[in-house]
Amino acid sequence: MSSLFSSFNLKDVTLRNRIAVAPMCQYIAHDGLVNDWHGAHYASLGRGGAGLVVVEATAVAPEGRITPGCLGLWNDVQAAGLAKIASAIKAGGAVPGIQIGHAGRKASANRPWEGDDHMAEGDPRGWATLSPSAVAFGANLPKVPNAMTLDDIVRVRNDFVAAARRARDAGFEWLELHFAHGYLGQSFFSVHANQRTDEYGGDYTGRSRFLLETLAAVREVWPEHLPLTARFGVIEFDGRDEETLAESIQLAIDFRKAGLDMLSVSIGFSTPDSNIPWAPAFLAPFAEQVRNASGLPVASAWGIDVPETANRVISKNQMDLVMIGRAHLANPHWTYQAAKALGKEQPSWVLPAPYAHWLERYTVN
Ligand code: FNR
Ligand code: 531
Repeated sequence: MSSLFSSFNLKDVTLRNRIAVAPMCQYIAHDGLVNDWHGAHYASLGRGGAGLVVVEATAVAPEGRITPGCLGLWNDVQAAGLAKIASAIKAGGAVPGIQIGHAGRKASANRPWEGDDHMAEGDPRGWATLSPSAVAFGANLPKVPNAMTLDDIVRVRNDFVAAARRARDAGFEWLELHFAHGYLGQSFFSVHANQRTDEYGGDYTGRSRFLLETLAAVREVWPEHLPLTARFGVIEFDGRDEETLAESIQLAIDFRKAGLDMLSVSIGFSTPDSNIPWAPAFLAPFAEQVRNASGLPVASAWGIDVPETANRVISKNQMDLVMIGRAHLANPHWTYQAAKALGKEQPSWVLPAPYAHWLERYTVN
């Protein structure tokens, strides 16, 4: 039986435990570049004890940023900055991962603490957005996107490939494609966003085409020996859940056949008209269902923020990794304290020697 503190192997990568820091946008970049905040933030998470740290959603193209403060990986200067982040994470003993994505119709937004809504029409900081169809998300994100042409589709797929290549060369050892949360990948899959009548819309085959083609193209440049993963919303909580889950399971199977190594099971966030049943680890049964039906290893998040819950979902085999987000903002050393709480008093295998030597003799209260 696996436990939270058993190691995890995927391809040639070994994580020291089953805990991953979930990708979390910091929204304080300029021109997509990392700065000293990112350096401090990711270095502390790397040494905090988690097995994997996934760097926040990083845009493959300028128009794919959620906000003007999002990171990018569409040029070599951005890649050089991110190489330092990968190195800092690795120095702390965690495996450095990065999530690359395109925000689609949710792009051109204000930062969460500045409104979390679309920038007003005419705001010089805003930009035109892209989506499968010219249909707005609605609610706080009313901007109508431009429907992508076939040339746009090829260009964005190539942008994913170029970003993956840069991530590889920057020293990241784990790549996650952001196909979740109502951004571009999820929008191609979602009937809420995709009303195309060509080969990229319509039935399951059409709506999954962009995701599967992008995955296959990235797999060609991302090293075979390193994990290639995707985050995808398998459920929307919009009243159509049986159908969405069935299609999502088919997609997970097709992802596996196309070379995906793990799926991070999340929520679609494709419509403001959803009714999400927030509760501790409420996605765990869906993660388990996808894992069992597809044969893909899975990670999942949402409300897994106390050690007992994290240990339970791993021990029950509901998921292979726990993704822990906000609790890591509160405490970058969440893993170390979880080890203490669960009676795993062996800090030397969750912390590097300069901390472990002292903490073996000291009790954190
Ligand atoms: C997020 N989340 C998120 N998800 C993602 O796939 N890419 C990202 O860049 C971000 N950014 C982000 C920023 C902030 C500030 C928050 C709070 C969340 C979602 C995140 O990865 C995670 O799924 C959720 O936070 C739920 O997990 P917790 O926080 O309940 O452990
Ligand atoms: C989704 C979220 C919803 C509700 C609470 C916390 C998080 N995230 C998705 C993120 C951006 C911030 C909001 C990404 O996937 C980039």
